[in-house]
Amino acid sequence: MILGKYGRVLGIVLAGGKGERLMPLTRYRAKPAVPFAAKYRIVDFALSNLVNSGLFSIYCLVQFKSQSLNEHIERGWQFGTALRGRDYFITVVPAQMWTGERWYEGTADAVFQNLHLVTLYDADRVCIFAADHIYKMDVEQMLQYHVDNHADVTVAANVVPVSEARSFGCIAVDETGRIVDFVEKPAVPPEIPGRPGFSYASMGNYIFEREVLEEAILEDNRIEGSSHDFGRDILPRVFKRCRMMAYDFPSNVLPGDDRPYWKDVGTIKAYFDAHMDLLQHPSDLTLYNPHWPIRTVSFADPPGFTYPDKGQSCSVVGTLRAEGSRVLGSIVHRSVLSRNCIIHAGAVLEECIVGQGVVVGENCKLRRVILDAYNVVPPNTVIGYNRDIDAERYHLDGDSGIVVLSMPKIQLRKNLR
Ligand code: ADQ
Ligand code: ADP
Repeated sequence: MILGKYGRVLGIVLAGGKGERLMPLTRYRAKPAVPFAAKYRIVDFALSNLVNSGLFSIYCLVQFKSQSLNEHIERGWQFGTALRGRDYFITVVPAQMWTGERWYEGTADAVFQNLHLVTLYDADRVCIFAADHIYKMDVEQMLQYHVDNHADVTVAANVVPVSEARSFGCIAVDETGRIVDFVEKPAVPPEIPGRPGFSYASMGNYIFEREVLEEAILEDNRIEGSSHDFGRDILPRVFKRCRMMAYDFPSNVLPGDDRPYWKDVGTIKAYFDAHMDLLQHPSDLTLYNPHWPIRTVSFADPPGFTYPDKGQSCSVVGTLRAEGSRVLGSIVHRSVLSRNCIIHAGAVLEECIVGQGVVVGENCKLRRVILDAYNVVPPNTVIGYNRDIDAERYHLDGDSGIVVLSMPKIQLRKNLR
């Protein structure tokens, strides 16, 4: 990898989570493969951050429903032959039963089962990053902090309101930033000294010195009853005997960005809200900073097209659009149009996230709806104007009132049993 001044740094991206709270978007794909912002997948953010920071040696550990994720990484995340080699790779790593006939049992077990890859790479340090957040981060700044502070482990920490901190690993620090307590999802999160009402939440991104990682993972494997999870098992033990530092994410400033952005999009509401954040102008999560491109697959899609079809005029406002999206005589406000979707005449969409290849029929009225890929919405469908929806076909997110249409079920060619 290119960051020679930090030694040999290996990236391990944890991309095996089930993403149950994002159902039904995770019915047919792993959470990191869930589409985001018209043309990306969630994993593109973690991978772009690593690659933009100069880290090009990455193993991506996958598990549940990984087909879509594997295909995405294969299509979009390969180095050309001029670079490909020992230090330039992004490789998907499924559970291969190296250490017994079982799947990854937790994030630490996923690393345990692949510890030989750390040895083969001859890593000095390992960046273990989650794959399920929407954020932009210069990992080199975190590495520099790790080295400057002679840390054994560094945990990226964001400042969040105490009320939200309960769903994260919570960190207590001393005045130097050294971690003095780490509790996974506590009922009463510790506050940051001098900042009442706020806590440090772990972002699930860690830098380990190689030997510290190996020792912690091997020790954890021997502990009866461990859930083999970084947040629950490894970090709460390691800070007691090692120098574990919190890296203050709000201080991670990218050239061209006003302020850092990070969001865990683990629930339908958070996923929807992150999209709405993108539709602000200016947005805290800008995709238009050329210094920090979010990378993804590119396809031979045709250009987007807007046309006043069937005598109906068009209005597309505050909307993010991917290639191939067609708005034909319809109104689309504060929405996201993914690749190759079509919105037919007379339709009105407000705050909708429209997936790839979706067809919205004539005169549909949709508000606050997430249409997953390949749905065909019949003409005159009305969703989002009251809570009375067809529960067989639509998923209503109780917290937010957002309606989600799952990807249509694949049909066998013949109706066999
Ligand atoms: P959670 O998000 O609850 O908390 P988890 O579901 O384990 O943790 O997901 C972390 C990452 O690991 C995700 O990217 C997920 O896809 C992946 N993953 C999960 N199980 C895996 C497995 N068996 N194999 C490979 N990858 C797997 C974690 C930390 C908290 C922290 C939050 C931040 O435990 O301390 O605050 O992330 O969101
Ligand atoms: P893609 O764009 O590669 O089709 P998606 O994330 O949209 O990716 O789809 C996720 C994966 O689920 C794909 O591999 C697709 O082939 C598969 N898939 C889609 N619909 C179904 C279904 N109803 N049952 C099982 N797999 C499905």
